[in-house]
Amino acid sequence: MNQAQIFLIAENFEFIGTPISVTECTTGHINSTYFVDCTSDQGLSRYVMQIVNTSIFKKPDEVMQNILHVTKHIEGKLLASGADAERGTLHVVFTKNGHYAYVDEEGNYWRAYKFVEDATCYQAVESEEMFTKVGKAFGNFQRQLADFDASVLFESIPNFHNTEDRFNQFITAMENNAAGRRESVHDEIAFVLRRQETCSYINERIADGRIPLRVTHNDTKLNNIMLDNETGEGICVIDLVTVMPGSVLADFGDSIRFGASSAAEDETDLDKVFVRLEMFDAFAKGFIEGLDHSLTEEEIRSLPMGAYILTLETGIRFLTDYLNGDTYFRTSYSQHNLDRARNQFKLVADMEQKMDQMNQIIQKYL
Ligand code: GN1
Ligand code: MG
Repeated sequence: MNQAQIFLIAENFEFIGTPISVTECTTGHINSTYFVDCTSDQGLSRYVMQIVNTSIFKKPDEVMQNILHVTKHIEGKLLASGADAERGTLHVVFTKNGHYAYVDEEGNYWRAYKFVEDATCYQAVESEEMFTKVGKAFGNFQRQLADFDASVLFESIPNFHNTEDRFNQFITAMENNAAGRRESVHDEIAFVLRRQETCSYINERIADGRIPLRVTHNDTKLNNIMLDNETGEGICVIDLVTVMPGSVLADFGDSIRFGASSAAEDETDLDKVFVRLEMFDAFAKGFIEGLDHSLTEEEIRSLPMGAYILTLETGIRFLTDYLNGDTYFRTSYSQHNLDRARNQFKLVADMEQKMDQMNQIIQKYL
């Protein structure tokens, strides 16, 4: 979409001022995101506009209602504790008609947020200190939701972190072979099949009560949090579409697979891809602290397995999408999902080697 078109869409929202510039954000894998700057006699006001991917989020109104519930709850917590309620949570900007979304002539489903000022979204962890702060903020986010009534939430993506279900979807994709790519990924398929049993790890523990259900974020990668430019603290957790009942292992694991990796998620030189144990430790420290030591012993003990399973699950999802012909994640070239899958599987293999060390690190938090 060009600038003029986006300016026209922006007209529909309660923005302060007139739009003067648009920048596209290209890092998310699902929705289309634009930063819109507006000017008025009050100065510059900045906003984030997104087209929700409605082939993935089939009921976008339900997603928006979830987001409104969650952000309101967090705002209440921030106000009660005297924290910065303006920057500490996302704020949905309504349309001039008082609606939380705008559907354009082509059927695109638009939503808007206030831009979180004086904060940065990073694509790679730059220091242990930084990752401890990220962990603390994601842990704190979950703690803020500990007394949130999850029964008001719609399930935005059913079975989102049901690893067994992800495995079954992979089997279906392999059998359908929709994109005719199966023969070219023989080794990757074998890699997943050898690990089928592990896919039940979280499900089993939730089913028998060893691991409790909590309200979790479910997409805790580094670029879903804004860090304050001055203090470096994680000021605002974003991308709230997948907030749902889930396991703490998923939130911990997803952060590790992305942030503790030595390389980008689509790095193709696999010698450069491994898990950085010092980053694993740094995140664990912050996360457990952010949760104010409310995790059960069983949860803490299982954190290394959470990291391992989320990495495997994400690799399975990338490989499944490759087999399906790239219908889910945004890709930049035809092998992109395969490269991402191989990258995740390299991390999985590395974590298998380092499982004892990860368990040892976690010991000190018990
Ligand atoms: C997607 O939307 P984004 O880019 O923050 C995906 C996550 C994956 C991640 C892999 C709703 O996250 O589950 O872990 O890509 N989000 C959804 O990078 O599927
Ligand atoms: Mg995101």
